[in-house]
Amino acid sequence: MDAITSREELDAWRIKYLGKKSAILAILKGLGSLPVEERKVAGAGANSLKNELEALLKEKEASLAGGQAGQDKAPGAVDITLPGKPVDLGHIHPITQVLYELGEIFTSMGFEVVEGPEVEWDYYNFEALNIPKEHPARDSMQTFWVDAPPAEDGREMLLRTHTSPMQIRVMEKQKPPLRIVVPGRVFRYEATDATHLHMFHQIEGLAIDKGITMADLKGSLYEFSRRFFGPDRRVRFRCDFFPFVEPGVEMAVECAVCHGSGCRLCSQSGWIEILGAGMVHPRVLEAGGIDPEEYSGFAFGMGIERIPLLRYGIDDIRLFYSNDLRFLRQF
Ligand code: FA5
Repeated sequence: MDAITSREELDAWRIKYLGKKSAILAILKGLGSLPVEERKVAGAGANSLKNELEALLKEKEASLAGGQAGQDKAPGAVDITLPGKPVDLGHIHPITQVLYELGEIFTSMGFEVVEGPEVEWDYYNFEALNIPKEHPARDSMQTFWVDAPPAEDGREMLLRTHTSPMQIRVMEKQKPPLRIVVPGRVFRYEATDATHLHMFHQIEGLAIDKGITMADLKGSLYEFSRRFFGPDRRVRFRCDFFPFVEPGVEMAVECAVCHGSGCRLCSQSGWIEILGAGMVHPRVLEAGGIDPEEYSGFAFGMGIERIPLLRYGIDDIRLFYSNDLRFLRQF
């Protein structure tokens, strides 16, 4: 085999050793006339020899082909001018794409992007946000507690249920004027359905300065909606209660699937709530070391997964995490 240097020689070799009149084929044909026990042994031997010969043939064919593709290369050399095998390229997950886009919209409006810990103290997640222990508002955020010994001051560890703890962490470090957004993952011990997950993302917004009013809050959120959903999508503000804001509101956007007439996604209401917001409660400013007599601020917390539902008219939030590439490749 080593002496073969051309296709013609290789063809002759193939006919001689693997062709119709080759010895190996004669053995295989003759197997039927052997007694059963001998047939087994001879059959296995002959087949493995035939496989070996075929492998040698393939190898030689490949090395001759390589040699011919590059004109003056030695037989068997690799032709580096041949195109490579295409590699499957991944792309950014739709939720991450939305997070990047929101980051761009809010930074262009003067907000700075900061991030915070997913494993948090109950102090930041609840107490400092005006939700003391035993407060009924804790029930609305079913919590995954972390099985760690409480800290010396009694603080307990949990997976943050919202991005709002970062309001306090930022106020502790930076003084007004403050304009930040905090994207990140949050966790709630609740059942999943078309609009609920137990792990999802939020983006928190916080602006604190002298003379900030509800008009600044509404103006910023209208501008976000106009930029993200387009100028025609209707937006609704309604009163809502969160212990860390006063007054509090929820913002809903017209359902993209039914355009307001009612469907499964929007629970027949025509609207999907995407965020809670309000004017930062004086006790929260105090907990962050900021004088509420001097400064005021607004805050909002938006659920990220519900945003692309509204933009693209997707009717089940769980699709984002079901790892179905037919779905994910559309974004
Ligand atoms: C909060 O989490 C407040 N921290 C928001 C806030 C911040 C209010 C600042 C005032 C000031 P809420 O629990 O409503 O609020 O959640 C906010 C948004 O997260 C909801 O509007 C919704 O879009 C999204 N969300 C809530 N629960 C889920 C869930 N289980 N699955 C997916 N998205 C959810």
